[in-house]
Amino acid sequence: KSEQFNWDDYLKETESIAAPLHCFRQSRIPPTNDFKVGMKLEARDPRNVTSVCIATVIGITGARLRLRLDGSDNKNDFWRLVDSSDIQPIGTCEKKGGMLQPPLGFQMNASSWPMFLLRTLNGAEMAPAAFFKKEPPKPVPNCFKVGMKLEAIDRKNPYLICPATIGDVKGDEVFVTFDGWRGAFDYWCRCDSRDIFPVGWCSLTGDALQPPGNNVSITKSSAKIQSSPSKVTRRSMQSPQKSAPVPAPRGRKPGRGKPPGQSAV
Ligand code: MLY
Repeated sequence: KSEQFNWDDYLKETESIAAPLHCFRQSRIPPTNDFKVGMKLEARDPRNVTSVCIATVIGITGARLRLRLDGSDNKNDFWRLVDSSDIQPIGTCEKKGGMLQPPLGFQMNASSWPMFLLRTLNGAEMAPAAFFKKEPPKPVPNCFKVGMKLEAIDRKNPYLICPATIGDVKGDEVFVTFDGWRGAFDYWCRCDSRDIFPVGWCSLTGDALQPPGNNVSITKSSAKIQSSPSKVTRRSMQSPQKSAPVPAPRGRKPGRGKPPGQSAV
């Protein structure tokens, strides 16, 4: 197995600093994840956010749940923190006078929804209310600075949390850039997004932190000193602003490969 990614070393190598904890809408001490696979709960439908649906816990990863909406297919799983405001105990919707809705893409005839709902809840193991944690307050104001490091969800592969760098800051938004991935996965999000975490989050929660990608973006200055810039695909050690010296790759093949242990998507 290749050498493990280590934030302390990486921050030194990239001469960068970690974004401070108070910048994030995350608890200083990550919430404990008491959920078990198979438990049911209510969740906002990510594809139709006005609907509250029944979801089943399909997997557990750190402080997150892998969720699947009952009556939906297995191609639209989503991940939520145990302190997300998108999830709540079964019964909450009704208590508030709302109605549980079929998920977008409900696989059966719409008329069969009431019976489907009864059946799916009958004998179900409902996640206890105590497992749901209060969402942390919004940080105000946006205190991220360009170049700060963080851990961020890859929105194209949301089960992955990766080392990232703040590439830009505008008002309440930040531009999240993924180290070593040449911009392909970068995105803008609000500074209070639940998809970004302080350095060390994964090691505290037990979620898996991906290593940075292998791809260095070729800047004009570095291209000059490379005889064959197109073949240079070392691991990125650069923050967007400055060119830090690039150490030799650590036991991983250079090239457009995926980091090991990662499923192809
Ligand atoms: N199958 C994809 C996975 C890329 C993941 C990138 N993240 C970690 C920023 C690929 O190899 O393109």
